[in-house]
Amino acid sequence: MSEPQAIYLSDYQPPAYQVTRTELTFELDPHATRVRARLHLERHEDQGQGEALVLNGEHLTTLELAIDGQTLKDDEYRIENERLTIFRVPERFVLDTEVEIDPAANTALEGLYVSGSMFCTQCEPEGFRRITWYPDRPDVMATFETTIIGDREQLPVMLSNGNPVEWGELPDGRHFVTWQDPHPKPSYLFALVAGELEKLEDRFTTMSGREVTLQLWVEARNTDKTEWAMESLKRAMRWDEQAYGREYDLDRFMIVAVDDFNMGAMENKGLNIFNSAAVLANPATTTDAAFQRIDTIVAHEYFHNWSGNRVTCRDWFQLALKEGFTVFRDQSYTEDTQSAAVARIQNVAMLRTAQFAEDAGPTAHPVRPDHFIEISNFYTLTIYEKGAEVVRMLRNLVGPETFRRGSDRYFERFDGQAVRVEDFVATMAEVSGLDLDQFMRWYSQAGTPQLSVQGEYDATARQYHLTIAQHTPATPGQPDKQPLHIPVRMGLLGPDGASLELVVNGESHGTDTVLALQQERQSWTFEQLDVAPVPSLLRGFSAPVQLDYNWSRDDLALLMRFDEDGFNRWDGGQRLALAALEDMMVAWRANESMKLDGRLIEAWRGLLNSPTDDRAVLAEMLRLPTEAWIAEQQSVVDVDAIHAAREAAISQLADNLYVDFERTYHANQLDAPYAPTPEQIAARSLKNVALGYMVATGEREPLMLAQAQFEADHNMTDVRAALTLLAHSDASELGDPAIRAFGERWAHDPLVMDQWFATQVTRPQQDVMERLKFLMEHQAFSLKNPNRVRALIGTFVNSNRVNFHRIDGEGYRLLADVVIELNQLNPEIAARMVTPLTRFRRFDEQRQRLMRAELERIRQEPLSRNLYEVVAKALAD
Ligand code: B3K
Ligand code: ZN
Repeated sequence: MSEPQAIYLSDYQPPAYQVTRTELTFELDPHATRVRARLHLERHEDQGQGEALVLNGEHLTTLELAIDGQTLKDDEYRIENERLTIFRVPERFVLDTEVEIDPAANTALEGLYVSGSMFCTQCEPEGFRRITWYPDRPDVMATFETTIIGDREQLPVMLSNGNPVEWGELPDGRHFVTWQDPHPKPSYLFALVAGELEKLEDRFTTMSGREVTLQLWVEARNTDKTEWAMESLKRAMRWDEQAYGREYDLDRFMIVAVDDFNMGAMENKGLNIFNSAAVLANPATTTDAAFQRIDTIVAHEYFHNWSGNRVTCRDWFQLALKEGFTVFRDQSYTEDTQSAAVARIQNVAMLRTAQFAEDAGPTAHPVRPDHFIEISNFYTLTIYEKGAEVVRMLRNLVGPETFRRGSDRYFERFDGQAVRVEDFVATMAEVSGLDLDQFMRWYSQAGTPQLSVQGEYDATARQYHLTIAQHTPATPGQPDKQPLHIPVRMGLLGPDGASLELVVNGESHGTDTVLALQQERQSWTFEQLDVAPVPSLLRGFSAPVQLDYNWSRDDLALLMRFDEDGFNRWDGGQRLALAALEDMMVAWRANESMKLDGRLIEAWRGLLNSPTDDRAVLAEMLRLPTEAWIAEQQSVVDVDAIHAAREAAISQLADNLYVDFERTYHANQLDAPYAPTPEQIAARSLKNVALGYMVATGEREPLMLAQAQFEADHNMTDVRAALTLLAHSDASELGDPAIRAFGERWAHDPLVMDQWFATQVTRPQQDVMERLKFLMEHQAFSLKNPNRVRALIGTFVNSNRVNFHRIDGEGYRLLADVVIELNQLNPEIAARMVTPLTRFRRFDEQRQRLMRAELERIRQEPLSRNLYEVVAKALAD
């Protein structure tokens, strides 16, 4: 295999030919599907004559090539390196091709493949070229007409984008249906599904009074899991009309659930295809967290109809243009329909553990990368989550009304076009009159900026001086960084916790303001202050940065209690806990007993005893920083110390606050039938957090409560919480039977078995490794299914840090073995799964050696482009 080559943004060339219309005919057969394509092509105005036509194609057996009805002779074209070059073509012509493909052998799950008894597609980013010869790039947009031919018995339902216009019977027990999609689209939005499917149908009347048919297609065994996604879809459609003025544009909108799927879902025009884990739900099988995730993903894919489909990306370097914006849109939807503070807390917690780690590792890249080897490797937290933060900063800089005028203008002006990040930002600059040139660096500079803040109170002048310095650490290929335009939302608190008025140059800014940090170092002076204030910084997490300020623990307790910003109350608590955990890690390393700072215990006692109107936030505040977030604070990650300190802190909180947790547990029991409403979710979350602490005392009684909750079987949220406590306890006489009963009861439901896998492999005890190996042989497990791999292997390596990083290297070896197998089956998943090994530089020498050795072992294999790119970056000096 030759070394894969990188592609550069700076090499972008517009396509020489446009496809105006694409007509496809599929004759479906698991191992020998025929695809006939008729492409209507036109030379691009700017291109001269004699420009050859170059099309993409992979794993295609070519049967026919003809231009304007004339079959091509051997010397008129060449097929080489996954490209078809036709040397001479007219200005305007029709290209007919016929190929054969093997969907049943397609384990990469890109292009057309078989999942169970269904046919389905995944074309983004470059899967369409596995279906037929095509200029498979997003700036080629055509109308599509798709005819599907298949066995009437086995494939009674055959779907594609748009509207069905013709259907009928064919000889040999086959039938056909023809679909037309009037909206020009890039090939990555093409979709086809065929199988034995049933539907839930509903209607939606758009704001202008158009009737839309909504259909959710699933296999018969899943018809009891469709209602929630349908509710979410309607909620999202209404929200997009209200928040962005965006209306749906076809007569029907379809969602299909598929069991084998690499990502969460895909926004194909009019025919979204979903990983069944991201759409199917009912109270008996699905936790609150999964209900919420489904709501978000349904909304996300629907929102893409405008941010992605109507206005799409010119090239894949612009991926964040649609993904960052659409994640921002789905986050805003969640903030508007659930607890806004909790939504923000959860998104930020994820961003600053996982995305910050990515930004600090060997695969760090800007929100708009400037080169890649395999674009599938760039569906990352940086593109999605940091991309969303950049859009959020824009909205905060220009203000919500101006942002809305900007988005209206963006959608109107670029409708039907394939555009760049510049087009979006320039529209926002235009409507706001702001200069966003420096802001554009957020798209080109990788790495998490670090802000160091200093505050100084001058009692005589009654002034407080705040100085903020910014620094972005070097990332691979970007040694020198320039200052960014960073909005820092802040306020000041008095010693009693009251919000202080912010007076700058004699002018009042209320109690909350945004500082625009643009230089490497900048100062602000706040006037008329009679006491030294406590600063509340980066409220609402106003920028994706790492912020350092030397708060005392009393200051943090004050912020946690009184800050008017809900996010910073939570963050104050997290920072106080981090400080307390730091003491305990020091003690652990010195072999001394670990004692939890009494201030944290008292602060939590205060929380548990003060009336709250937001139980969801309270539940979040009662969670200690995760092991991953603690690790982010350390220069050399000490997995064992982190785990030991955190466990000790949990048990001391539990011992000291037992009665408070017990009261909270009982006070949050619900009588009402299950509903995934924010109120009920908050109560369950608080109740189960409390039960967790009660169990952490090691007493028998709370374990019996957990067992009773498990057996009461009210809903999966409560069952799973109880099962986890039982399975992770040392009381195997309770844990083992519960695991067995759950496994037997749900053996028929793969999505529940995924939860069963995940629960077992997060067990903190050492014996988990044997359990994991045993479960890899379980009949419900398969390396070919991405959900199974994520549930069993992914959960272990990412959520059981202390065992994955075992000093004997067993965890690393196991992951490398899995990655080597996945490299053959599904390169996209292989390249994702290898991530924890690529972060070896963060660990001690011995672990570094072990992890690096596994990466070297992987490198010896004949690697897919995906895995090659990631492993090469990790091992580069
Ligand atoms: N746009 C899809 C991404 C699928 C790419 C898979 N290689 C999912 C989403 O962001 O909505
Ligand atoms: Zn998306």
